[in-house]
Amino acid sequence: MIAGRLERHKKIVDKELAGYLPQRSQYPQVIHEAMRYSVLNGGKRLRPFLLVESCRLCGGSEKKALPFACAIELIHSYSLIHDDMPSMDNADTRRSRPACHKKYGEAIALLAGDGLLTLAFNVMARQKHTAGLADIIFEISKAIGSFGMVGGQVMDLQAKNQKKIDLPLIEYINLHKTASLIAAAARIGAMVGGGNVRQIDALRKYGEYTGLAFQIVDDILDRDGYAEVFGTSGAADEARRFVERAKGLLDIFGRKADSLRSFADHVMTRKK
Ligand code: GRG
Repeated sequence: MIAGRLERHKKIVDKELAGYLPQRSQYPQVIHEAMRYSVLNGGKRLRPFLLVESCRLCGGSEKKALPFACAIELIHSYSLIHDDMPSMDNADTRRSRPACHKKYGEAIALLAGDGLLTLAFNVMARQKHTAGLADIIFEISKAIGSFGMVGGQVMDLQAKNQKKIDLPLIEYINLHKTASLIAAAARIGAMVGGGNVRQIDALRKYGEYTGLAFQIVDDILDRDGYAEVFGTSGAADEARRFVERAKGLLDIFGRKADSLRSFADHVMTRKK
């Protein structure tokens, strides 16, 4: 059931994203081609789903949430382009296709990431009628900057040069590199939906725990991070604990939060 919901939601988000991205024919064509190539390529759109559902739970509409959901996905896509580059994770493929730098070269890939990050803030700034717009933009910038995703990526790179990495460092990396943006998606959805402080905080924490579980599952698939410290089955137990904690935070919303309960469970079934 959650799979069907995600599929329907993905179609809606893909269409919106295609509308926000500059056309391939727009000058300078190569950068717009690279941006579209890197976004419109089969991503699961999990963060937009979380944002839209969190908004709905707090009484807001999908229509109001979608521009912010797209902004989060543009930011996510930028991070993947940069992460794939030789100076970072050095991955040749992304979503079963050549990575952006493999197709367009490193310089254009770097700039395509920059272009997507900038477009995300442009899309949000257009939502002038959204109450608390400045607070929303502040939250996103905090989640993805040097105290958030960028900081997590920095420590991930530094950890690669260490012989042995300890649990506090792994926790820092997982929280900042991955969970921070996922938590921001849930929090921003709640803010756009007009949630109260308790609801916004519950959804942020839900996003954080779900994001941590998501990254642990990734560690298990990659046999690093949590899997290195706890072993595969110990790491899976840790991930399950985070999922249960995440679901517990949804109690205040009652049955209306069932789709987010299923979403948290769905994270555990993630495959490469
Ligand atoms: C370059 C500043 C900068 C940050 C990069 C997100 C990130 C930080 C790096 C990605 C590395 C990575 C694989 C992290 C784990 C999180 C993860 C599994 C991301 C992939 O997310 P999905 O599964 O991907 O939602 P799709 O393709 O569906 O969008």
